[in-house]
Amino acid sequence: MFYEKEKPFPSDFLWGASTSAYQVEGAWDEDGKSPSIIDQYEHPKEYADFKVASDHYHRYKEDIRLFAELGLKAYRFSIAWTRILPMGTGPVNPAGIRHYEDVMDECRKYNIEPIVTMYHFDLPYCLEEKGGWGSRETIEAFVEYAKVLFEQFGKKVKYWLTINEQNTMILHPGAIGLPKGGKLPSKKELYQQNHHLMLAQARVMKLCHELCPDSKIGPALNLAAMYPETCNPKDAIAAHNWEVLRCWNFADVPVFGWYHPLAWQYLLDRGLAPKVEEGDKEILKGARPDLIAMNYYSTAAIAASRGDALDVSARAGDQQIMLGETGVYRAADNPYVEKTKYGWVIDPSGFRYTLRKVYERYHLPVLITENGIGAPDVLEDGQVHDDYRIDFIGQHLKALRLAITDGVEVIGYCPWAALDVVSTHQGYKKRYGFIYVDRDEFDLKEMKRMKKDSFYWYQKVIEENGAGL
Ligand code: BGP
Repeated sequence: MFYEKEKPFPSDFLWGASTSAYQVEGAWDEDGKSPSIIDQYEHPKEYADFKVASDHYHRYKEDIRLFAELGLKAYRFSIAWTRILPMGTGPVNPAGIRHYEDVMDECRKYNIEPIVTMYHFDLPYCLEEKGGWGSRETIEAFVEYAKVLFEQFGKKVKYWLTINEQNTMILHPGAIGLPKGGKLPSKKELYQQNHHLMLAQARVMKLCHELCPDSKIGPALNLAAMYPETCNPKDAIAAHNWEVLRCWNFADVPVFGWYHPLAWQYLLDRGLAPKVEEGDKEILKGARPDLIAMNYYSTAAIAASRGDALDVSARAGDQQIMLGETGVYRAADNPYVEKTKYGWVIDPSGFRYTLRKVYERYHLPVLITENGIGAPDVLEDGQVHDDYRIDFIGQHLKALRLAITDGVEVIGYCPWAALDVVSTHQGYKKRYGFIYVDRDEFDLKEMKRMKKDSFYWYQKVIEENGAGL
């Protein structure tokens, strides 16, 4: 739809940027922190590990000062459970509390709103050893951890995100790391874990409303619309199948209190449905988020399954992310979009389209918690000319403004990433930040921070509240 006049970004729009603890902090075993699954999992040897990352744990003051110079109104980061409760439950680590209090105070000093993700892939390893998310005890542990967070930081944090990309954890667990021995859980086990994550999330949302009535809380999911490869109705059904299984099934449970009907039928039919205990339904129905946080990177084109070996394929040659399922859908190519150097589809209109779908389905404010382009940035004479990032984010912001004009309530935009971080499964060469961190895959150098061209560009966008886009 074209408009004579587009709506401006709201005056209190949360212009922000994101990171996550294990990808940015480093200090993996300092000040009482215990190992998380990320620290213990196997990751491809050709990439950097997460032990030092961008050393944000030690340099957060310098980094947040740069975020202030960038003009950020919000900083979305995650808290490492392993710093707060090193044993997963039980004794609270005062050094962990102090660290995040300092980070929040430092943000507030510059009027930067801290947006806190409670769980970004990094389960304490000691809980994994006791069964991880496959065990109902982990639900209790998460509630205990959440209670500590709400009690300690409730006055400092207005926006809480429960779990980052639960759908990635369940659908593509290999992208987050391989358990020792390399064996991933079965699909059946994963959907049982999913059920426990849903219960944990519901209990924590309810607790947040009780303990911090002025705060807002919601899930952070990776959401993306799916296109049928052709107007063949069979392709349309397949695209819908995958959109439901990939996206709506994960957002319906927190919002409506039960699984998407099509997804539930799929789970029953394939013997994948989780064991639901007495009282579970009440727990799921008893909580509701205040917002939907959305990570958006790219869309996909989908065709009907043909029932042959080619139904399943690796996304952009990345063996950790397999797409397609016989009898459900098959990944296809979209000739109308460009791709990043890592083969990810670039689709700003798909951003608008996805936002429309999210809002018409849930009628909840949307906070963009990730969006960005991973690229092998080049440092030349202390400068990084990342015009592709300026172009990518600029196009997505224009699409976002159109979505706002369409009537979608969007309260903020926190692209990935505030500064360079270690990619989840593709190391340090693949960079996302506005601030360059001078280290290589294995040579840590001095980790000097340098402003990329996109830094100055985003600074201006924020200054003008997006008016010049
Ligand atoms: C999301 C994760 C982030 C981040 C991002 C980029 O799925 O929430 O933690 O890593 O993707 O992905 P990658 O690092 O694999 O390029």
